[in-house]
Amino acid sequence: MNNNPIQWYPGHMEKARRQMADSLSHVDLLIELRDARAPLSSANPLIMQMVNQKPHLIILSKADLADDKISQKWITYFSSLGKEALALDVNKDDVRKILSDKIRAMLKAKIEKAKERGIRNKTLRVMIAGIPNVGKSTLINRALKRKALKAENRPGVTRSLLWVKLSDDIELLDTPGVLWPRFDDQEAAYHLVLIGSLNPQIIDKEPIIAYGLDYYYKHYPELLKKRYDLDDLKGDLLLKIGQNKGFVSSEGVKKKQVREYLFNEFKDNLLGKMSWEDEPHK
Ligand SMILES: Nc1nc2c(ncn2[C@@H]2O[C@H](COP(=O)(O)OP(=O)(O)OP(=O)(O)O)[C@@H](O)[C@H]2O)c(=O)[nH]1
Ligand SMILES: [Mg+2]
Repeated sequence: MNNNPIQWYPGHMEKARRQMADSLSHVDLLIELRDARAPLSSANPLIMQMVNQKPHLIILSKADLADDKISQKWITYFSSLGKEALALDVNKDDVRKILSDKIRAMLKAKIEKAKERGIRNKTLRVMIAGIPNVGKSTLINRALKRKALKAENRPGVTRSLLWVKLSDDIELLDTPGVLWPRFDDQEAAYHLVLIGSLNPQIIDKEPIIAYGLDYYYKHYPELLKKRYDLDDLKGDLLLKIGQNKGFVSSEGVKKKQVREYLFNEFKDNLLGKMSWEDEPHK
């Protein structure tokens, strides 16, 4: 626990949250995107409040960046809680088919009921929600097979709610990324910065970089060795990486520059597939 919680909740997020709550009555299914590398920190309590009575599907996005074994453990974990969950790599998977099939399967009872009342091709309305930068708009673009929505690798790209038609029977609602008002859990805030969902401007970067380096040291030593040409991981790693990567002046290794370099390396996942959070032990 941190005594000095990080507080950050821009006005546009509160506006989006209110609009999402208002739209819920028109929605049949809520798809919540979480980053496969940090499925707990990227969950949103504000979205969880909306889940209540709606069928709810968790999609672990960016599965191509995450540790496959750990993603699998997360899916098993969510299933054990009775939650629907799947991991997705939007660059490889047939998003249109996976999404359409899953939506129709989860809403089967609703479709049947409509049929009994003589309604064929009932429109299924699906809200796509999640914290910033988890890939909501990209998921919709891939499903539509065209670039209908703006998507960029930074938080806060989508600013308003927008319905798009996937097929005769399915409509998807893109929503702005929404975070929550305060972070009591500092590690969670670090994870959000490291997956690109929280702007680092509001947090001191240095402890995040130290955390990241230590995490790789403990969980992915081989990735560190390979990426930075290290024979072993003894001694001052920052110094060794600085030397190997040429961040050196006449006064020695330029640690500030090494830190900045490592921060971008971690954020861009350049060391290889990895996850910041293992599935919780039961
Ligand atoms: N590697 C990888 N990158 C992805 C995947 N899905 C999305 N991205 C990238 O993640 C970044 C953010 O994507 P967006 O679709 O803009 O994310 P968003 O959730 O709509 O973000 P906001 O609108 O800011 O809330 C983009 O650079 C995407 O290319 C994925 O499955 N794998
Ligand atoms: Mg978006």
